[in-house]
Amino acid sequence: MDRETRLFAESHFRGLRGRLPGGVCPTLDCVDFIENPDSFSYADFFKGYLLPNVPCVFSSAFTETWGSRRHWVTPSGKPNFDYLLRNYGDVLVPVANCGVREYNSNPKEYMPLREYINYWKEYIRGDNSSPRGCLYLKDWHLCRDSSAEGLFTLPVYFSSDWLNEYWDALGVDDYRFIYMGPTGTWSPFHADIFRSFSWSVNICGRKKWFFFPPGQEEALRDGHGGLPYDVTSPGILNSCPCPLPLEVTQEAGEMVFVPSGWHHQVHNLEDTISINHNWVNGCNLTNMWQFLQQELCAVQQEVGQWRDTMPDWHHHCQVIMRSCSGINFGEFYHFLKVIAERRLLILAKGRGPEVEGGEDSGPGPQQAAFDVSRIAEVLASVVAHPDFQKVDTCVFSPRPEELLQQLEEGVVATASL
Ligand SMILES: O=C(O)CCC(=O)C(=O)O
Ligand SMILES: [Fe+2]
Repeated sequence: MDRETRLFAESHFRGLRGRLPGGVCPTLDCVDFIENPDSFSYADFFKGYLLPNVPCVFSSAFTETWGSRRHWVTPSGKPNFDYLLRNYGDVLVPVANCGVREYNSNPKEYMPLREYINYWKEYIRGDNSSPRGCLYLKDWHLCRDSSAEGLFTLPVYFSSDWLNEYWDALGVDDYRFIYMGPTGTWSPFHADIFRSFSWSVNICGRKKWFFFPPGQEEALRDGHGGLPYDVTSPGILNSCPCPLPLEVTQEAGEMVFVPSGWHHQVHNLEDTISINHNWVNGCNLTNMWQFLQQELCAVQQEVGQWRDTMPDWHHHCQVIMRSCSGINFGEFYHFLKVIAERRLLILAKGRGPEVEGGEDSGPGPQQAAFDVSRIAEVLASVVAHPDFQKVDTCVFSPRPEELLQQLEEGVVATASL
């Protein structure tokens, strides 16, 4: 990140005064297509798409050199089943049944990739149908569970990725996924976990995306406040007073940027393999924090009748929140702490000139300074939250107030950077 972009971003967030970025629904009638990697910089993406929180599609030129596009695809553009079987045949992969609804998602089971590919071949032979139904391999953690060496290069645009940086630092998990499935597989209407951004590259095949700007999903709620499962089913969009969704057809090699809090639904129009990552950084951190507060409120409402009879009711709410949402307030603090300490270290190490960060060199001082300012703003709100004040923070090191002070000092020290 260069200095000018950082100052631009900091003034953008000062102008929002804690309100949600991208909270004001932009009126778009199409999604931009970015043709040429040579004339599209990190600053262009940051100012044009990440900060305003609007989607875009990058041409296949951006992924031309990826190993997966050579090895996983046959010369005719189909999934290379033989290669996949040779390299990953015995790996257990999660498979969703698109034909069965479980709340607003699909039930998943694990099977060896070999079994899934046998099913897929059978489905193709059966003219895109099988007695086993419509099965979609989703959320396979290839990078976490095997080696993804040489398969893809993280595009610089998506390199400020705190979610994966955090999980890599802890060494236990990640939010890097492979999806693969035949024509007709699809992902129901949703917004991404923790209101993260996502990016998605088709290694082969095509996807159709339906995008709804944040807030527009409200018009789609049913009488019980529930969101639709399938926005393409009759009677959903044609009976709704809301604007039609943005539609995107993503071709092989193309890369889609999914902004924070945008609901979307995705259909594979052909045999398709994609790499998808979820990511959070200083630009959508407020969205994540806002989402966590909403999740806690929902839990508190659900178990409200026991509030007066349970002395540790607040603690239980945090426990329930963790099991439903994957994270609670204490862990959110830990996430902020891990990233904050890494950024403060970068700033302490050198106030030299910015060495513009490729994805391997890590954030430079300008990026670190921006990150520190974002964490400081959100941590101030966390520390002031009455439910965070009920969390037992004695065991946290440093204590949240101490970290906040270090960050605020960092903000002052980097003002002239
Ligand atoms: O490709 C899909 O089926 C879903 C992708 C998705 O929802 C995402 O990348 O956020
Ligand atoms: Fe998604």
